[in-house]
Amino acid sequence: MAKKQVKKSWAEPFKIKVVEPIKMTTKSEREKAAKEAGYNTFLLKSEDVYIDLLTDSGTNAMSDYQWAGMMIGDEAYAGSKNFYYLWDNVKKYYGMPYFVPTHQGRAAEHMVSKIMIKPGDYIPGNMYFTTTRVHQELAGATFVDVIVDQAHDPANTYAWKGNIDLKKMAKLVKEVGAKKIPYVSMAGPVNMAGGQPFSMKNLKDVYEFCKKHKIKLWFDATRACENAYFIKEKEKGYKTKSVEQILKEMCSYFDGLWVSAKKDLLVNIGGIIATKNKKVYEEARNMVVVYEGLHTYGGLAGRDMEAMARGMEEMVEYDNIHLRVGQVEYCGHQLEKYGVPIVKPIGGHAIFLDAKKFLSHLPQDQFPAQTLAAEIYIDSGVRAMERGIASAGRDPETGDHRYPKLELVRLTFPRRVYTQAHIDVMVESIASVYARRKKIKGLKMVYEPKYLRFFQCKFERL
Ligand code: PLI
Repeated sequence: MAKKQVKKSWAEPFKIKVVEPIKMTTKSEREKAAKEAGYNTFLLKSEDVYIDLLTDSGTNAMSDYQWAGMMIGDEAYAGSKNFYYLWDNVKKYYGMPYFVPTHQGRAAEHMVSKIMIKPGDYIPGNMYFTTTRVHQELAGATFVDVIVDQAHDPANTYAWKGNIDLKKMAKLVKEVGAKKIPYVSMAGPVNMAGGQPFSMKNLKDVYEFCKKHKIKLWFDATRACENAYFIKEKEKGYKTKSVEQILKEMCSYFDGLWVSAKKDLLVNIGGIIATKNKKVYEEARNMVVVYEGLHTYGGLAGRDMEAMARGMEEMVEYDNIHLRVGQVEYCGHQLEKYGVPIVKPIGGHAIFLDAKKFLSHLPQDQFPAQTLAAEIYIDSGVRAMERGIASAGRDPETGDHRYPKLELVRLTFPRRVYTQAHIDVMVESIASVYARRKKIKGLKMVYEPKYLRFFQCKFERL
């Protein structure tokens, strides 16, 4: 009798039309490249990389629909038609009436921080993000982490590790007073926690709390569609709602948002400030002229804005996000088969290796995550990113390293770029590094820039 067919496999919701060849290197070439880069994967030349999982930021493959849009870029200095189309889509997908384009996310963070923060203020947020916090600090604020405790434990499998702990919020309000808190900075999913989402229930509670205390609520909506996807998959009452509907509901609780378009929007450059507040909008529209360019292009070409507008239409498509999160899950499950320690639950945009466990013989000031990222590159040409003590930087008050609980290596998945076969190669490389982990020695930092040091610092082997 014929076996009953089991349909459980799924595949990319597209076929490949253009390919970019990648260079294969030898181990000794990679040893040399790593040494020259000071064992910092940010300082490697991209042509020396085989599978590039440094980031999902601006590394996406655009669709033929987006490329076609690039051809109708209206490159007028003022009033480009692509700007107005993009604005229409900002209203449609994020539900915010006012919009200013920026060249990328941190430009938006810079302006939002400058507009909203007075020196001496406090900004609570669900874990820090590097560029977000630096702009809040440069504007004179102190960042306060109010994420739930579970987020700091890589092995804790709580589904909503991106949630804000309202007890921590209440404590902060009691200590410093609501007047010193211009806004809550909420991201979803939380990048540094492992791509962990917040629940709609938590967002509603935070919204009520902010309303009660007259504190504004701002959203880092950089990967908001992934958060919406997790809500659809995991939260009661959302199964039949579309990602688009969930995104719109999420945004409805915020006063404003910023986006690095280089992620969800499936483009290579771009950023967004969008808000319900006319006064904030007018300030941003004025400020963008100083830092980025006229408010109808914000440092972007007309064709970039067209690609963003079209990317927005694709970012809410269920199949696109399912592919993305599905690839990350597949990678995580394969790594688990080899016993490699990863952050759980598996998040939206990346697999995070728990470097503290992986290289448990290295103390944190020997940079276990930095060491591991360098070892993986040397093994196979796979480029990952440190997300630990180097990324955390120094405490502005004491000047000492910050020692984050999470010491992670991030394997980040560019959208629509790599196949399952690439993932298999990458998994085998990490498994082989894991098998010889006890022999790996740590690093010492020999060069350190003042701001966002992880991008440019250099190391030597101990
Ligand atoms: O890289 P930008 O300036 O377009 O965006 C800054 C930024 C803001 N928020 C969040 C959550 C980010 O993830 C983010 C940038 N992330 C990078 C570059 C990353 O590799 O994760």
